[in-house]
Amino acid sequence: MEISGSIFAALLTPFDELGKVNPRGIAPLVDYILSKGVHGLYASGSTGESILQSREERAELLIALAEYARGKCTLIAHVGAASTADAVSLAETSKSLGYDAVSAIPPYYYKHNFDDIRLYYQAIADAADLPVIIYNIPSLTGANLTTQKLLSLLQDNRISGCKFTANDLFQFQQLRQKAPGKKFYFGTDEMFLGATAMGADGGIGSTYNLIGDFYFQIEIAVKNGDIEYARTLQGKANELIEILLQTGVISGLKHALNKMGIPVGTCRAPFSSPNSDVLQLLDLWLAKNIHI
Ligand code: MN9
Repeated sequence: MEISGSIFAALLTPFDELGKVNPRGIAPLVDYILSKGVHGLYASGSTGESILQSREERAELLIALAEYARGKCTLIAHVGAASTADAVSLAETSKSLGYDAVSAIPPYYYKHNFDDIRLYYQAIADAADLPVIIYNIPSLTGANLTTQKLLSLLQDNRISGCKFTANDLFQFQQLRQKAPGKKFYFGTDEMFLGATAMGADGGIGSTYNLIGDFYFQIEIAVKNGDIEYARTLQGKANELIEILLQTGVISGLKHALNKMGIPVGTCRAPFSSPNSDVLQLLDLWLAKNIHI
């Protein structure tokens, strides 16, 4: 089974006024994202605040998203969890809901040995019966999957690729070259151009919730050999990312979308509200760059 498309938004999770998952927030958010040319949605990942949710809440989000967006775009469910049982349960749910693929961070908190990690991915692949994408994000999980370990996991033909969220373009290129039959999606939005030039199959990122068109166009510009234009677009995206790194990426994105009339609520504690000085910078950026 092929995963179609290359530009995927790491979907924010809309919350209501009480801080609960808000199924009614899905439609406006998805409509906006897809209007920017994004090919698919990657739900319940880091950007989706999944680590701050129960398994039941994550399933609720996956159900509401499938009901609204199935058939409209490619749907990838992030099912990674600290326990294999939770990840397997979410993988089964995703399969039954018609998702196109599942993805998972390695099991976190405890320092698991590589056999544990391999068995965890095998259990997810068994349960999902869908293509599995490893989500490598060592800065947050603390799991340092070396090139060799990633290549070893990728030998399982049910593991179809990797979402690579790190700054090491050398490691990224090595993986790309040594596993030519697999898909490699880049997850550090501020370096998407570099990764695309080095052979990425696409990108999955948080800022795609707001400016998916930038990444869509960078990919086309690289294909056309127009590096100058691609660099201009990446530079513009990075002006926003520089601000978001000050507001907190998820909080800043939620602030921006709320302001644009797309109600996504606020981040769940322990995330707190960004201070008003940095929000002012973000508001200025929005006023200048977003016209909806
Ligand atoms: O994987 C996101 N990474 C993290 C996706 O959440 C750590 C990225 O999309 C970043 O938010 C983005 C801004 O640094 O590159």
